[in-house]
Amino acid sequence: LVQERTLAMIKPIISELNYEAVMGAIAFSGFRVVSETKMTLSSEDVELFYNEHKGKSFFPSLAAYMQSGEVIALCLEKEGAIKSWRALLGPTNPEAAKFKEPRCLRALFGLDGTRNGTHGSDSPESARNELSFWFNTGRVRVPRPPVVDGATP
Ligand code: YYY
Ligand code: MG
Repeated sequence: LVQERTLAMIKPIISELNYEAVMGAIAFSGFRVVSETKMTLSSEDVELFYNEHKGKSFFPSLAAYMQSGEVIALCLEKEGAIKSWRALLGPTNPEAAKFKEPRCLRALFGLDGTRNGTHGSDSPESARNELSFWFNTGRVRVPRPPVVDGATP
């Protein structure tokens, strides 16, 4: 496997309470932290970052959560980083995670299906886009078309 980079985020609430624990898990799991930044998201930021979910029923509560405090964005590097970080996160919904993978970060630190505490890019393409979004000067913003609940693409 080659060295790969992924975009990780510590979402609000746990970014203050569990920052050290998540950073410990990152180090323990062999990721190198290439860059780290902290910021407060505007509603425009959330709409661009989560463009694929705009228009879905959960989007307003997701947006409110993402703007409820400071967010940490990390560029993580490791062999197979994208899949490895997603595995450490566990399932999207922490309730499911608690049964399936009780030690995953979302089971440990997530509050519910929306306030799940941590983010990870889900593919090489999204890793590229999301790393650019956070870490390139001037932010590269390439919104994908919004998808409505139940609609076929
Ligand atoms: O990639 P991942 O974060 O695991 O899930 P996505 O399906 O991309 O959804 C992004 C984000 O939206 C998820 O982390 C929580 C929130 N969300 C939600 O509040 N309710 C859903 N039914 C699905 C996702
Ligand atoms: Mg996703």
